Amino acid sequence: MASERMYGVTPPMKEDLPTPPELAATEALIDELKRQNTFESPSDTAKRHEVLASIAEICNEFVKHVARLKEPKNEVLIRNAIGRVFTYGSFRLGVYGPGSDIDTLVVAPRYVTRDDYFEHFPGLLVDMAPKGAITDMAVVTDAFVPIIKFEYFGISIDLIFSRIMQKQLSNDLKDLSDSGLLRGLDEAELRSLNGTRVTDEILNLVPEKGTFRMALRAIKLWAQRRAVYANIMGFPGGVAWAMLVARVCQLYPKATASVVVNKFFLIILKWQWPQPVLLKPIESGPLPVRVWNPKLYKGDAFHLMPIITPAYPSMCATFNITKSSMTVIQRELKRAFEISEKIMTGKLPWAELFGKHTFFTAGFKYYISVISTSTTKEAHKIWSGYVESKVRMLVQRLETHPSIALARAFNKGYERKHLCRNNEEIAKVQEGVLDFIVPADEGKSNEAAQQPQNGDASHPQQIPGLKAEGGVAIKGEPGLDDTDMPPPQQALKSENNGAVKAEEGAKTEGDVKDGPSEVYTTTHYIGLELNKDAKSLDLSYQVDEFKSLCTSWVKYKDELQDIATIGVQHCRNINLPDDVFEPGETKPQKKSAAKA
Ligand code: 3AT
Ligand code: MN
Ligand code: MN
Repeated sequence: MASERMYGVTPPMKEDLPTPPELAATEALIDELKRQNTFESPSDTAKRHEVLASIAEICNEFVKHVARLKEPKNEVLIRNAIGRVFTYGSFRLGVYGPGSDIDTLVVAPRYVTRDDYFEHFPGLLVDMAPKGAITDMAVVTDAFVPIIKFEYFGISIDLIFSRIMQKQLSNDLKDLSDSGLLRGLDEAELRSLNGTRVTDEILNLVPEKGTFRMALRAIKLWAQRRAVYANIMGFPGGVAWAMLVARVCQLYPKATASVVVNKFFLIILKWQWPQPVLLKPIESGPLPVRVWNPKLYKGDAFHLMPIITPAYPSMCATFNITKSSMTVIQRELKRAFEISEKIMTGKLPWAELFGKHTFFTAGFKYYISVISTSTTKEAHKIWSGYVESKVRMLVQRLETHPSIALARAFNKGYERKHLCRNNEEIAKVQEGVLDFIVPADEGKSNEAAQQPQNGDASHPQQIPGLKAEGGVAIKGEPGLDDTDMPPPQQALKSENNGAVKAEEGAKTEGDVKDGPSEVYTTTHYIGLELNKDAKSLDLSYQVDEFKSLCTSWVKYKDELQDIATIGVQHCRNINLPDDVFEPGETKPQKKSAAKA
């Protein structure tokens, strides 16, 4: 039951108990969330717990194994050597769905290093788990948070690691809330422990966990459907949305989930940014580490919508948010608030709130596409990941352009595989100009060209490279129609800056001997809203800077530059590839002859 404890940094706004209509609205919300498949079956959840129990066992064996190697004579140490397993992310919060992973943290005593973890854990995992249970293992030692990723009986596991400076761990170590546990850790370990510490704190800081979870499920689904859920693209991620919901729960400690959702949109819409969202006062602590403080650190004062993690050392979970993403979030909150008001008065069903975004169908007239390409699958994983993490840097540059009112990155990239018959086709894929399909005639693709996964044979009218002759990529609206654009053949011939290595495509002439070769691409789309008075748009400066940013990556220079490229193109809504549209969606059509 709700205690008299005050949650949060201010007193509650309202402490009324829910009314019968509010409770009915919560029932309807739960029904809709079920319909939308956000809950998993009890048997699947049981499977998760079995997998976790197995990982815990393997974790103990791992620590024992390292103890034997490092202190072979210390029998007591070996006998008592154990590791501990904690979770974070959606599983820990209790808002996971059928496709969720389990974000898991391995904690070991001080003599076990991260190197030990990467050296011994993967092998033990495969040996100790049932035969064939572990698949798709990827060991990423050099990430911001070093990680072992794998599937265990088809459940994705993100396994991270940290030591704590104790000689033996105890089974009594119930949680990681003691900030003293952070002593002596390096930054990667600190970040690893932090996932669990933050999640646990969030749960501790909400008055009713069940209400919080249900409301968060609704907010997550809404944010995903509206394409405003993506930390990497400058939108709040899972943790940030969770903290916002938690704050609203604090303000309405006795409210039912439907009310929390409704108030969520209102409170967050009206929030006086850049005032931070805090779940508790920011703590100081025992370590010489940075804690979010806009008075002390200039960088922190630039955060537009600061949402601060509650566990020491507090950080801003939303430092990625840009002017444009903030505008988009505000618009979405407004739409959602209006809809939720109608839902609460019975005028609309919850399904309305979860209606899909219109990013491609009615979002923008102009799009920028960022295309990372690689000729091997392995390289593409690394390269596309890196480029993805930089896309918001391009967004930030675009935002500062005087003709651009708003630049919005779509929350996920599109992965495609192309079969190219020759180097010319490879170069075209790299440029993103035509997906190598050379139109036989207007609006028809070359039948001979193969295009196995990208079902898009109908966009032969890509606009030429941003630095195409004349330097003007998009001419001002209104009044601009396609006749202003060079025809596609010309587009191909025009000097193209789309791919860094486009010209070098010829260098590898002759490499493609035995049939078609595969080229992997990931394309990120950025929608552009232009200022009313925008006449022309030359983005070559921003684009070149962005490309340099990507290609100056050490790993690119060392390992990838012969097999990977980065291209930036732009395209009209009517020329978007077909595969960004789902069945039932209509691709924007050219406003035909009527206008000309
Ligand atoms: P799902 O149910 O898994 O979709 P989730 O909230 O668990 O939702 P993730 O598994 O992607 O989402 O992330 C769990 C946590 O892992 C959230 C954050 O603390 C951390 N995390 C994820 N991606 C990154 C990243 N790129 N950088 C730093 N931390 C990350
Ligand atoms: Mn997760
Ligand atoms: Mn994860």
